[in-house]
Amino acid sequence: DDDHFTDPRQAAEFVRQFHREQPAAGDAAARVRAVLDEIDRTGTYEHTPAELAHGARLAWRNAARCIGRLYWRSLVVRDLRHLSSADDIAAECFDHLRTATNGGRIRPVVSVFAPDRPGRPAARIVNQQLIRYAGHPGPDGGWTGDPAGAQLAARARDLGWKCGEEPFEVLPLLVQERPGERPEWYELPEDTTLEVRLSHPEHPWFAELGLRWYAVPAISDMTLEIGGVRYPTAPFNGWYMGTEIGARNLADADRYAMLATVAERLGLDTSHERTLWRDRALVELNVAVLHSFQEAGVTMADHHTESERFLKHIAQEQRLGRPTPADWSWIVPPVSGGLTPVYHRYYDPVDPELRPAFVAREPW
Ligand code: HEM
Ligand code: NRG
Repeated sequence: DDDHFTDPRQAAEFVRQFHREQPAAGDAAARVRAVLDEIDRTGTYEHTPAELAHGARLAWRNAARCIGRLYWRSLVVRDLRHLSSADDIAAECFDHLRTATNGGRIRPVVSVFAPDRPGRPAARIVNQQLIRYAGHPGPDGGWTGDPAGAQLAARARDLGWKCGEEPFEVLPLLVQERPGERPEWYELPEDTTLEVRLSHPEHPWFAELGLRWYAVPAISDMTLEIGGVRYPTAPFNGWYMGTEIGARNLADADRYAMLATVAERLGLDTSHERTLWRDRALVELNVAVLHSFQEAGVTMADHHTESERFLKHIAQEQRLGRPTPADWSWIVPPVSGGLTPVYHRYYDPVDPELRPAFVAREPW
């Protein structure tokens, strides 16, 4: 398994599910036989383009932590399995971002590069997301930039990347072709990285804070697992829900930690917790995020709308006789939880063995 041999039972189970859900694909039994024979001969097998596309969409449909699953059928799957060099992966990641960004009308996209094969692990993207900001600790316990991007920034600097002093500095892409090998690094071309400057609909001073965020959340550190085949290099994106930025990235004490600054500019009394100055600042920060993306013409969901869509997804799946496993603690948004309908119910249980899936990447 660590040698990347494919488990024939997982392969057969996936091929049967594929044919169940895609009846036009023809005879399942014949395809199962061919797959098992290929595994016997080579230790693994190659998905057809249709199997790959459906498998990737199933991995999204199965993502128990994801509130955005209503549109799972529309995922754009880029079949790049013939590519395994760092240069090719970087170039296609940049094209992924251009396609996904689509001038602000964000499209959900996954790019699937060469899988692990027996005796030949695939290349890996070192970054957690294709776009993220660098961070560095300052002298007196302070930070410049995003503490979540500190490790990668340090690693990139060791490789020769010149890091500036700005709080929103986009990290380079690091691609490692083999375990233990020195990663190659690539600066993201300007036209891959749409960003939105944050302003507030009622408070002109908000823009002076100089806050911004990027348009496309593209996770690049999860392995896409389909029918026993592992694709460790399969970056995917949808669009942002505002709270991810407004209630976490810019608010968390171990991220940009902006609440005290915003509260002060709002003139709130921060001397006691019970004035709820944190809560009031948090709401205005989230208003600014949603307002700014809207003004910039960049797709973003608010947590009320995305919650409703998710319940619609569950109902739709139920009509098709399928459960929707979901993790309450990830689905409920980090602000105003009880105001959203996703708060007030339980969900089908999560099975960590469910496949296809995006799984946390194992160290290599
Ligand atoms: C997690 C929203 C598209 C797969 C999440 C989270 C949110 C979210 C809010 C929780 C993130 C967090 O708390 O850090 C959305 C929205 C989408 C979308 C609004 C718009 C279309 C996608 C797509 C995929 C996907 C296209 C895969 C093809 C996942 C996975 C997780 C997740 C695997 C869990 C990540 C982890 O374990 O760290 N999503 N998502 N999502 N989403 Fe989605
Ligand atoms: N919270 C993270 C992103 C996690 C995934 N969120 C999505 N995924 N919306 C952040 O950067 O804030 N997606 O594929 O759309």
